Amino acid sequence: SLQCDLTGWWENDLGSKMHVSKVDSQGNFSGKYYTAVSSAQKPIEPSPLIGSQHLDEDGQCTFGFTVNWKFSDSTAVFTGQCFAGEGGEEVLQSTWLLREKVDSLPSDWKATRTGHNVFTRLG
Ligand code: B9F
Repeated sequence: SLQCDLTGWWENDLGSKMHVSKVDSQGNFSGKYYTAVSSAQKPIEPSPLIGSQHLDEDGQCTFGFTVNWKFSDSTAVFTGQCFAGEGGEEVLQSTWLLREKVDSLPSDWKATRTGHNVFTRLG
């Protein structure tokens, strides 16, 4: 049976990397996210991620994780699904929401960005 274990190193279309530590028997995992891009004033720092994945045996598991950016007051969540690419390589299709801290309720409307990232396995 095919697998979908997110454990290991991944890189996305922006050049960001993430390392997922061992996925436990319930599908829970933690890791670190190394974003290649930022528009914060402060330098980028590796940031912790925590998430969970389904453990289906068809290689097409869905997953989600949260990144708590250590160099800004913002938070990102990613959700996605694993697929096999043309050459059988693992491809993670994901959609993210990035919440920026705003200083007041009237600014809430502009606090969330969204986008899409594709991850492939490194190494
Ligand atoms: O640059 C972001 C940030 C948040 C508040 C000030 C700076 C933090 C890094 C986010 C990285 C995103 C991308 N990297 C990646 O791999 S997460 C989704 C993308 N995928 C200025 C205000 C709000 C955003 C920028 Fe900021």
